[in-house]
This record gives sequence, structure tokens and C-alpha cells, in this order.
Amino acid sequence: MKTKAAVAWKAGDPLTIEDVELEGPKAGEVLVEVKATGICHTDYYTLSGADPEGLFPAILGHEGAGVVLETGPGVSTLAPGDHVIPLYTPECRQCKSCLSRKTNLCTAIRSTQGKGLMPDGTSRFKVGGKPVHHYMGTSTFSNHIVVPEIALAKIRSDAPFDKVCYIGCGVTTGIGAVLFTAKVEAGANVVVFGLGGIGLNVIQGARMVGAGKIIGVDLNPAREAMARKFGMTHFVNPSEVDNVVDHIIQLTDGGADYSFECIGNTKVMRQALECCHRGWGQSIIIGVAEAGAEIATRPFQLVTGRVWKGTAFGGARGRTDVPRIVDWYMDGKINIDDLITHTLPLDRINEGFDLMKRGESIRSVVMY
Ligand code: NAD
Ligand code: AHE
Ligand code: ZN
Repeated sequence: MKTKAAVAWKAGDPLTIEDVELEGPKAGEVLVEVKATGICHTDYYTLSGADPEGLFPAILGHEGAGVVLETGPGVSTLAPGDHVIPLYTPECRQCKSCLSRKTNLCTAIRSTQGKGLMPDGTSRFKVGGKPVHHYMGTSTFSNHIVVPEIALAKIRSDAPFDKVCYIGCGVTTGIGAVLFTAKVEAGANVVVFGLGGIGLNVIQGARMVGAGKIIGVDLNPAREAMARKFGMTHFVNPSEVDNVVDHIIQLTDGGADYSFECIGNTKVMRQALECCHRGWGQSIIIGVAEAGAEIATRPFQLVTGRVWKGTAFGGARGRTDVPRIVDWYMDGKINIDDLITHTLPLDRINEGFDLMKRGESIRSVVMY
């Protein structure tokens, strides 16, 4: 079939809208009409050329929601008309990782996904007869996509696509990091570095679990008001304090119980670890840093009980947890609407990237 998509031809160049040829679903695959997609900082990171797995040309996008149009042979859990959220972290429920119950990082299709291909080693996208890469197994900047069944969460049909698409990455990553990865307990002091599309969801996750102090750190003063609305109790602008680590240790009477790095800056990752409480403080890395970047700290920081962790997709098991998170939104337990600051048609998708770069948006959503 033919569809429309925003194609990334070359690192750093704006996306262009193209007529794309899309091959139909093979065994175990599903054709989905994408109705809406968010633009996450990770799309920008890959487009910038900093992603070691970034391939060009590609159809980026990994924060979508849509409707099943057709299923390939052997698909048993989905049918045409089902509403779905594509998962860049699938859940096969059969691989070593899924069965371990220790991680959400399903390995069933990770190697082909990282090569921009479907599990059979081919691409379903072509422009002008030439193959174009998939991205993160989702490519939600295309109006239609083919996705393995294990990479689709079936969601309720009354949930609005232009809001719940954000559960495909940002909402789940932020809230999940608090609930599933850190397992923050009521009363704990939490520090969140970076109050963008992910960090604000960490803040609302911290409020959900009844955290004590919720301290937000951002260079952009415009982030303070929104973060307070989502539960932040204290705001720190690093450019206005002498030493951000000492400042947080003072604010928390000895250090944070949990900190979250939601920027992708390795210097901030160090600060996030070192502002944690001696003996037990845990720092969770969410931000994605560029190829070749490394983190550093004195081993003494770990010897004295601080814990450094990371999380992908908030530790969520997509097919199991995403439908539940959609329910939380529909039941009014989480706020998504206020974080979606801009809505654009596909042909204005580059404006969404510009708004993010200028720090003017939290989430831009493209509606097909
Ligand atoms: P964003 O651009 O919306 O937000 C980043 C925020 O960090 C902005 O508010 C910005 O002002 C602030 N910031 C930048 N430099 C800073 C500094 N030195 N000190 C303090 N604040 C600073 O981005 P986002 O969509 O929220 O994504 C955040 C990071 O999380 C990115 O690296 C993204 O790739 C990553 N991410 C990871 C996962 C995962 O599963 N681990 C999922 C989604 C996004
Ligand atoms: N290709 C990148 C990996 C970037 C990365 O860590 N991605 C996160 C999701 S970010 C969503 O916005 C992730 O899921 N990681 C686990 C995985 O298996 O990729 C790089 O830097 O190499
Ligand atoms: Zn993302």
C-alpha cells in the first residue's frame, strides 16, 4: 500500500514528507494505522547523528497510538479495529529476559530492531523503490506501519489517540521509573534533573507514590510553574546556586533517597548520583547520552552505599503495563493533557523539533 511519512534522510537535516510504499504484514505481524505520535527527545537525539544505532534514511518516531487494520498469519491476540500502542520495548513473554521476571528488556527482536529492520531482516518501507529503515521497531512518523504482534499493547477503544500516544514513551518512562524501577516509597525525598517530557512524568509518579520532598532541577526557569502543578515542592536552577550537589544535600538533610537524571548529560548524571544519601540513596539514569560518552564518579560514592541504576521504558512490560497506564489516565489518576503543549499536522512535524530545541514545548503531538 501507499502511505505518507516524515523521512529522515540524513543526520541533522529536517524531515521531509514522502509518499512511502509499505509492504503488508507477514507471519506474526500487524498493519497499524497510526493516528497520533508524540515527538520525544530521543527522536531528536537520533536525528542529530549522536545515536550509534542511528541509520539513514529512516522513519523515526516511537510514541504512537493507532488502530489495527490487518493481521498477518498466526496473529492471535489482535484483530482489525483494535486500538493499540506500538512498543519499542516488546514483551514476547517467552525469551530469557521476559521469563526472568528481572527485566522488561525483551530480547526477542532487539537485534533486528537495532538494525532498522523487521524480524525477518528486511524493511517494509520503500521510497522511490529504495528501502528506508524502520526505527526502534515503531516508526510512528509514518501514517501506517507494520509491527510484530509482540510489540503492540492493546488498549481500550475510548482512549483519545492524541493523548495516550504519549504513554508509548514519555509517560510510561517517567512514571514507570518511579514505580517499577526505583520503587520509591511514600515519604522518600526525590530529586529530578531535567523537567521536560520525561522529568515531569517522574514528578507526577513521585507524587502518586506519596514522596516527601520532590525537588526539580532545570536550567530553564519556565519549567518551574509546570513542575509545581505536577507535584514539585522545591525548584533549583543550577545556574543560581554555587554547587548543586551541596545545595540538594542541604535541602534534603543529608541527600536524596532517589534521584533521576532525565537529560542525557553525563556531568549531570554524576551530580545526580553524588546528591544521593550516603548508605542508601539510589540514582536512576533515564537520559540517553551521545555515542562515546562515559560516566564517572569516585568509587567511594558507591562504597559508601549509593546505588547507580538505569531504566528503559520505565521498567514497564508493555503489553501488560501500558493498558493499565491508559486506564490510570482515563480514570483521572494521571495528567497527560497539560503536558501536551502543541498539536501539529504531519507536514509541520519539523516545528515540533524546533519547539523542543528552543525549550518552548513539553510534548508536541503530530495528528494524522
Ligand atoms: P526534553 O528536551 O523534553 O527535556 C530535557 C530537559 O532538561 C529540559 O527541560 C532542559 O531545559 C533540561 N536541561 C538540559 N540541560 C540541563 C542541565 N545541564 N541541567 C538541568 N536541566 C537541563 O527531553 P525529554 O523528552 O524529557 O527526554 C529527556 C532524556 O530522556 C533524553 O535524553 C531522552 O533521550 C531520554 N529518554 C530516555 C528514555 C529511556 O527509556 N531511558 C525514554 C525517553 C527519553
Ligand atoms: N540506540 C541508542 C539507545 C538509546 C536508548 O537507550 N534507548 C532507550 C529508549 S529511549 C526512548 O526515548 C531504550 O529503550 N534502551 C534500551 C534498548 O534496548 O535500546 C544508543 O545510544 O545506542
Ligand atoms: Zn522516547
